[in-house]
Amino acid sequence: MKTENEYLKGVMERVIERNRNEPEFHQAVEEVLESIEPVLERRPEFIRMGIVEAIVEPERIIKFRVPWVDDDGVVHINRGFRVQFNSAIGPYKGGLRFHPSVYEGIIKFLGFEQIFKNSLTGLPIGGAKGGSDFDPKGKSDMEVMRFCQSFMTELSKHIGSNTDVPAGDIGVGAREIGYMFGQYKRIRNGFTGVLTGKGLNYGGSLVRTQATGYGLCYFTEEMLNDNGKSFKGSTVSVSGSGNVAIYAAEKAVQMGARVVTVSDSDGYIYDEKGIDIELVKKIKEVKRGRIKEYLEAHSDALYVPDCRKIWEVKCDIALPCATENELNVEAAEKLHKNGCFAVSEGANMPCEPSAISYFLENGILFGPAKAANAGGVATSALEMTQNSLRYSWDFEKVDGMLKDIMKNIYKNAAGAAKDYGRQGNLVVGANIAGFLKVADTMLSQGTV
Ligand code: NDP
Ligand code: 2IT
Repeated sequence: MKTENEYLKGVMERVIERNRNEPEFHQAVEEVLESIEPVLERRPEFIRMGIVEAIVEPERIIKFRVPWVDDDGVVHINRGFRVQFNSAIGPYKGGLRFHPSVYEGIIKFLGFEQIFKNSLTGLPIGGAKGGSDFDPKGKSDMEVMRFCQSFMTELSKHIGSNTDVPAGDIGVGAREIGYMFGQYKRIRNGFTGVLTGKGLNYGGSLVRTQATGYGLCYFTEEMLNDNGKSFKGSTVSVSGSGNVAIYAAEKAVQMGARVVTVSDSDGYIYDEKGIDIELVKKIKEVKRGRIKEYLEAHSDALYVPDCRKIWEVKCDIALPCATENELNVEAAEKLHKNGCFAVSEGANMPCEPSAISYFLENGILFGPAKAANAGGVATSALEMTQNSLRYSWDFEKVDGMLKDIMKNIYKNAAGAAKDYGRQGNLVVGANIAGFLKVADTMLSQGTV
């Protein structure tokens, strides 16, 4: 741990002790604890009142069995999770991830990050995350529907529009949200905004589909402009080809960049002419296919069957939008060697700590996930607002609000970094700005 502070070292040791074999959670906590060291020097009451120890402990963890029946009549058993991490500033809020790699440690790391991200949005939302080790890949629509109904049958006991409002994440998009919303409504006999990312016909918000990717570009453009650079005329490498990656690529192009890569867990596509984003949407959103199929329409593009090699492609700006720890220090060195001057995280925790240190030490502009990808959850909070009003705003209004939120997040993270003597370090800035609002609120609400 990069601190000599005995108190923080003790907190970290207890987190490791109490949450064994959960390396992703340890990684997320360590970064925040290191960042808040200067805050604790100014605000010793956070130590006295146990705020730091409380913030690393989820308020509640729900873990349940999810039985479902496949198309051949065979029963399968998956695990479901919801980690309700912190409700100081609003109802629990955060996505659901369906992916075979999901276990308690992944959900805890994501829920922990969500506390500070949600705080940074400036909107009244607490932090949570959930999901299952169910793999939607290769399943029929009916299998996914039965799984979602079974998952929601248990989850519905623990959520509500003023309690906890889940949304999508990896493996959970409009289809899954629809099935889960239908089941919640059926069980509770109530039409409420209990999920976000809903279809537009039943309370969804315009821009929510695009929000994480668009927001990532709005944030990144602020960071670039502040340093005399811009997306305009730049070459961008995007990893992933899911919800975040597609709309990050789309907005980067609208802002004047050329996006040359997309990927999935099998491999990446390099298209020197610029990625055909409408084709990627067809392959991934409509057909639920593999990114390799891109070659069927663009035989002059290159497919490399190793997704981790994507960072060897020469680019000015890298936007990792696939998953955690997808970019290590070797990849960071390659990006630097090839002239990359900015990295901004669309995925949650995609860069390993050593890669982040490398970027900061080598003057590469770095937008940390909590700040850079907060546009998705911010727009989810705007969906909640519209649901409370029983009204819906038009695209331009929501997009304008998203843009303002992302600009403010940049300003607040950059401001906090400067205020605590770490100018230009948005990792520290985002952690401090996110932490202060939640910690002050916990203090005012009493900890015992
Ligand atoms: P999707 O399910 O739409 O897409 C995920 C993409 O990442 C796919 O291309 C997938 O490839 C790839 N991927 C997933 N797991 C792995 C893995 N273990 N190794 C390599 N590639 C992988 O998810 P999203 O686009 O919604 O999420 C992407 C990231 O963005 C996640 O980190 C998520 O937490 C984060 N995020 C999402 C938000 C949202 O609003 N959706 C908001 C903020 C952050 P394959 O098909 O091969 O699995
Ligand atoms: O990681 C995230 O911020 C999300 N998956 C979006 C959460 C949400 O509630 O919209």
